[in-house]
Amino acid sequence: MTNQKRIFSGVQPTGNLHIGNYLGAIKNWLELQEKYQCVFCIVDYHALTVRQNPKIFQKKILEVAKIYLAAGIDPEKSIIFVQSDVLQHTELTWILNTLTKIPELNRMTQFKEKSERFEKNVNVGLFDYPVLMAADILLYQTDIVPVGDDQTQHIELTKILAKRFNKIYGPVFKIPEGLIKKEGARIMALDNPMKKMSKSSTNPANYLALTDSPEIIRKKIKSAVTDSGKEIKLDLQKPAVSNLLMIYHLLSQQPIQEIEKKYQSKGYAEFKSGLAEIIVEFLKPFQEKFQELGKNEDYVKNVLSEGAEKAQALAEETMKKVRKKIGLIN
Ligand code: ATP
Ligand code: LTN
Repeated sequence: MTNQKRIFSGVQPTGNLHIGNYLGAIKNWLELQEKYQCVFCIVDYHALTVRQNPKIFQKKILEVAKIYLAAGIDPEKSIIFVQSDVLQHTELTWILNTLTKIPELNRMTQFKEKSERFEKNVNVGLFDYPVLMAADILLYQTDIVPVGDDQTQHIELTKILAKRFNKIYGPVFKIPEGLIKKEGARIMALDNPMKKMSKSSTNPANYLALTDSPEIIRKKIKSAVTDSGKEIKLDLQKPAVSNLLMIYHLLSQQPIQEIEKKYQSKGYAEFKSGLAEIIVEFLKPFQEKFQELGKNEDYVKNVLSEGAEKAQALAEETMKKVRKKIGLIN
């Protein structure tokens, strides 16, 4: 177990988890948990950088836990826990804050984008978001961070901070690497193929939620934006159709060319209805498990509390070294 590579990743309990979150992140976790020591977090402190409704926040946190479990993350193999249950995350964030330069955070595209989107609440937490993420990763001596491609910049900063700490205080942190798959790392929005599918979008037609009913899936796919022309093929000039084709390919496991061939002389309508059925079929077993877990919330809470205990032990091991190197009284 000890020389096994460690994997860490997380999802924010905001909005409705969508097929982009699944294909860009969670799907890859399933393969990784078979081989490596995996730690999967529900990053509730990150979610607080955008205003959350306290009355439903806890429900959202448990929902992500149920999604992890229903998707096949196995608590016998992987650690599943909630970020705020392990206080070392905020402790390390503070220490890393003292090593982070303001221009390094000013450069972050997610900060710029979210500052525009939530202009009335450009809070210090939103600015500091990448440092908390670096703390998440570094606490667990992580080797690999499987994420969608929007997280590349944050992972680069994590590496910089780890190296900077190690250089100033002596070696403590492992330098992690991001794992961003070629396919599925950026699923685009159904209503705008130039923007990534996003669960915090105000338009539900932007995303396919993992919990959408078959009727809703069919409706959303039917109204998804398409490109001019009528050919079904993977083509940079056809971002909307290429995105739909990629979803079809990744969920059905059929090669792209085969799908292109299947719909060669058919129009968008037929392709879309085929795609809707692929999605509905794919989501069926997932949604059944998700419903089942809804009836067994005690089990879910128990998974999280056992996960927190294991995560805490790992995090504390790192923090002991950090405190000592810095010269804090342990
Ligand atoms: P928000 O829009 O609220 O910022 P999000 O949809 O980006 O949320 P996160 O919780 O920030 O979701 O991301 C969880 C994981 O899903 C991350 O690894 C992220 O890179 C990945 N991810 C998010 N959106 C997509 C997408 N459209 N395509 C592929 N992967 C994605
Ligand atoms: N910022 C990430 C969520 C996240 C994360 C992490 C991902 C927070 N901490 C650590 C990987 C590793 C996002 O997907 N928006």
